Amino acid sequence: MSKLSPLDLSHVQADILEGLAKKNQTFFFFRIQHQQSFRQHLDALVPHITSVAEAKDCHTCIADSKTSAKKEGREPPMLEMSGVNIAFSQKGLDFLDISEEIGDDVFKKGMVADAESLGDDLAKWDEEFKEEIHGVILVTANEKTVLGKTFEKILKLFHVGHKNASVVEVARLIGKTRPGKEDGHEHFGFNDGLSQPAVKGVNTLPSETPVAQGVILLGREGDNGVAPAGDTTGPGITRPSWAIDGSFLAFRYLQQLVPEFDAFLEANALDVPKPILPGDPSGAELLGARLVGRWKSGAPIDITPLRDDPSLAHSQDFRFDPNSQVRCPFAAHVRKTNPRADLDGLGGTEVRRILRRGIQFGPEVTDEERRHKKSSTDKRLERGLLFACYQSNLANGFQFIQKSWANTAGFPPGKDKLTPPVATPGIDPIIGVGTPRQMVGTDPDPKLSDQELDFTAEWVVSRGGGYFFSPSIPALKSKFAAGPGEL
Ligand code: N7H
Repeated sequence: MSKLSPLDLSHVQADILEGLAKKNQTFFFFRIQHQQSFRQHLDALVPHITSVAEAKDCHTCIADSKTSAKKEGREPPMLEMSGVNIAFSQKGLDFLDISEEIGDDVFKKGMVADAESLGDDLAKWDEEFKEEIHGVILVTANEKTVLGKTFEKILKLFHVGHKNASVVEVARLIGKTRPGKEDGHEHFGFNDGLSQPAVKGVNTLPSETPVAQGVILLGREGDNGVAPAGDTTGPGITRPSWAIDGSFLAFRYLQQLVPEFDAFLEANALDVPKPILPGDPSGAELLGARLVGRWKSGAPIDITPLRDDPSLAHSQDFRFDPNSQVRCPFAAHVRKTNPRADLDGLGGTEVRRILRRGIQFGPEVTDEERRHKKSSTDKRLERGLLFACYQSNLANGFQFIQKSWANTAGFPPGKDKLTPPVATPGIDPIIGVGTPRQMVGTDPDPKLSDQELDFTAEWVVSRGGGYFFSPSIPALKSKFAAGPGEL
């Protein structure tokens, strides 16, 4: 393998490092029919693939247009923006006879094989996701009509619907952000997509030490292989040259049972510390924030534990006190999935960081569902999160976060040595799976730090998913579209 040249952002697919501009998104899961015609059609697709460099320009363009509209006291114009990315499963690589060892066992086995160990009940998965899937095309746009146009163009490139189609559709999922002031908030109502790692040489973020490029991109510095807990160096790993600057995509189709979640918060509402002042949260709002680790606005409870402060929505200036869960429970979702100071001296969190690129799906809760405190059985009313995240190593990133952190009641470790001891923090209340379904420390009162809260209902249901590899744009052209032979 020749010496690696510096990272070129026009070579990397956009969703990995920048995020495609999205208010609407289609995930098109496909199976390849004919290798040769697929390669030809892919060759025609490559010029339409959005790179990180293009997505950055697009974001600058949106920001500039908003600024000048504001200066001139008018509404910003609607700019037509869309983006396209593609990723392949191991079965897709096999079908294309791309057989060099990519070096990720989790990817190679696929998510169906991993489902049980992630805590999923395969009986709840939609049948399509148990079928053979070779890849996924991600199409995004700021406008539904623009999405439709771009998506049609892509289908045409693969001759979908015609005798000579090179792919068949296995599943199609449509994501859209929520309306009005809920834009940017997931269906439980919380501001989402706030805490993302900065990547060395790509971007900087206040209060964030950037992670090595190789935490997200294969073959770059820091892509060291599977790291056992507490070891950030790992045994080292060799990637084929076509895998360099690609990234693994973990996709999860997660249904959210919103009325059930809200009813649980109401039924277990906390006592808000007295005296109660105007602007204080309700007991249900306080409990919601304690489960997530942020208020609905996004403000971290580690900074503002007892009341929301929307001006802190984007703050990353918190690390948690490893000796206390008074400000934020050890098992709160954002603490479980990025435990910060809890892992100081235990290997840190760098190799576990992921870049999340999810989008919501489904309509708002109806009055009837709210009244009955129960999600409708009408499939058209299903809602949730199309969770997507990128990392260079699935066993270090998504899989580790889900299995070893969210689903592991004893994580973060060592809390049983505290005074008073916290025997087991419990599972992540949002995505954790395990028995008993409970956590401790939801009440901010330190005397109650080991009091258990049982989750009586299920509010996130995994309905499918997959592991994919998102290659660099040069690799798409010279390896995936052109045919066998090392780059
Ligand atoms: Fe989570 N939620 O609304 O409660 N997530 N998440 N997530 N999540 C985060 O910082 C949510 C899921 C991570 O660095 C926020 O963006 C919901 C999976 C990580 O502070 C909120 C679902 C996995 C972070 C939610 C869901 C993760 C994070 C705070 C499913 C990986 C960053 C806002 C329906 C296995 C943590 C923000 C940090 C944050 C919610 C899924 C991981 C509000 C509803 C499957 C790493």
